[in-house]
Amino acid sequence: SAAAEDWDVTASKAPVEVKLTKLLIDGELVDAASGKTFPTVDPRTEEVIAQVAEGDEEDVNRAVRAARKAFDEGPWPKMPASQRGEILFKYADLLEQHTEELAALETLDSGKIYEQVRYTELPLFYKHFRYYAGWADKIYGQTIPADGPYMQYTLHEPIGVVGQIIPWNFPLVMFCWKVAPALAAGNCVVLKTAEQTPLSAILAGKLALEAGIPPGVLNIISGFGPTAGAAIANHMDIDKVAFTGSTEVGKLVMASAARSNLKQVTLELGGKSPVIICANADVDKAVELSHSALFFNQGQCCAAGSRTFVHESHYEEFVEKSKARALQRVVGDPFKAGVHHGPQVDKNQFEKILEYISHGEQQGAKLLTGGARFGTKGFYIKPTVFSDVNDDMKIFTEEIFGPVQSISKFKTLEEVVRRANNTTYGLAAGVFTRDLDIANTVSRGLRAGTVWINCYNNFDATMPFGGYKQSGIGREKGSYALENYTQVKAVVTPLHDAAW
Ligand code: TXE
Repeated sequence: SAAAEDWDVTASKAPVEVKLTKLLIDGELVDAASGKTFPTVDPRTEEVIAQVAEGDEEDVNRAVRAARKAFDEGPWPKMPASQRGEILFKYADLLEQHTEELAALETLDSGKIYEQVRYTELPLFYKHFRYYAGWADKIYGQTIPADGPYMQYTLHEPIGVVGQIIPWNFPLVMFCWKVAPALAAGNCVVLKTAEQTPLSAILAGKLALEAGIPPGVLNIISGFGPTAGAAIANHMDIDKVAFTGSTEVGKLVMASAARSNLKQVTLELGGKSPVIICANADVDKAVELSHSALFFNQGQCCAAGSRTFVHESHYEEFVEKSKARALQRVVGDPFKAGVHHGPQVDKNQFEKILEYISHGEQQGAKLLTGGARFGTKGFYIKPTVFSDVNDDMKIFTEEIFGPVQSISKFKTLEEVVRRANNTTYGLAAGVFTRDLDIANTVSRGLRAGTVWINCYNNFDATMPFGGYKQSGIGREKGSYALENYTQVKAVVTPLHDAAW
């Protein structure tokens, strides 16, 4: 195709200088207690960008002490809620003033498309911050009639010190989904970034101080899962842990929480989300949206539409058009304008995806395009499309987390709902149809936390997001996320006879 001939993955000079590489503990940017650092790598070149402070258990302990003090003694949970909201609004403004630098750091560290970060993700990031800033003084309980001479009411109070562990696929957006509702509700936070993408959060952390968020309220640890991450999950003085990542590690986090102090747990885990194109769907629109449902962010999305079910009446047309669409996807340096598709985040992910592609071929799926690395340097994989995929193939059952679209044929609605639900996951789903009754019937039948009808990857700040089954526990975004960061106190007082 014309586009494939234009692919050029030569890396341009990143339009940003990496200045911040330390941990943020108790309002200070500090080295790790051990003095250790680890390299963070540019996925375009496989070269080291910078050495970053490597936090471990000792640093998590320091951060938890600071957060505890900020929660127990500090003004944060006790200040007028409207003032907390004002500080968070100011924080959103400051973040927005640093858009170019945040976006460039994000792309450099992760390989995400710069224009996507700059014009789609960061605006969403600020909107989420402001959405929760607005909630700060609107979190309250109920007055409840009693069966007797009592006054009864509830208070919705912050939980305390919250540990948060985030992944690398949307570093800043995940930072916001975790930090904004936690802080709005008055909690203090110890957040661990993913080892692949520590850079943007350190700048965001520094700006929190400038916005007036008091020292200790937001602590940020760069470091690895089995050390810093496990220290958070196991900590005796963390009241709640929120995790986004693989289902496998989600189970470890929950087990650690149970074994230590029974801290509360919310999990946002993997998915194998179905996209269902019904008999009377608008095929061109469905091709376009199921393409972006899968390929957005190089396929590195928990909600990726990674099982495409197409009605037999237009299966051949859909498959041909999907192949052509994938070939139009311009692969290249994510900093360059007009590029749609950058490298995968790191070598592990890159190798994992190529392995899944070879499973697909071995197990008899039909490879229509892609199926291999692009270039000789950087973690680039050609947009890949398989058709004739069966339900028991590995590429149709396991989360690939890469640019691999798998298309399968179906005959009846009853069949497709059953097959769509035949997974341990239940994060999201897409349905394409012009028939309202079918849209409602299929969306009711799907066991998934989100159903998009004739659209996909819509992430409005106001709507809850989370998983059924092994895709997670709890909901992020919207007012639902506040439930993760508040606990309910029931208060009862007697009434005097006169009133009764
Ligand atoms: O995930 P991990 P990885 C899926 C996706 C991907 C696979 C592996 O399929 O291919 O997971 O990716 C921290 N205790 N998702 O290895 O390991 C880790 O440091 C505490 C889906 O990157 O789960 C990082 O901060 N924490 C997903 C975070 O967990 C631990 C996004 C996620 O890393 C830990 C990412 C431990 N023992 C991957 N081990 C989504 N839901 O969007 C690791 N971590």
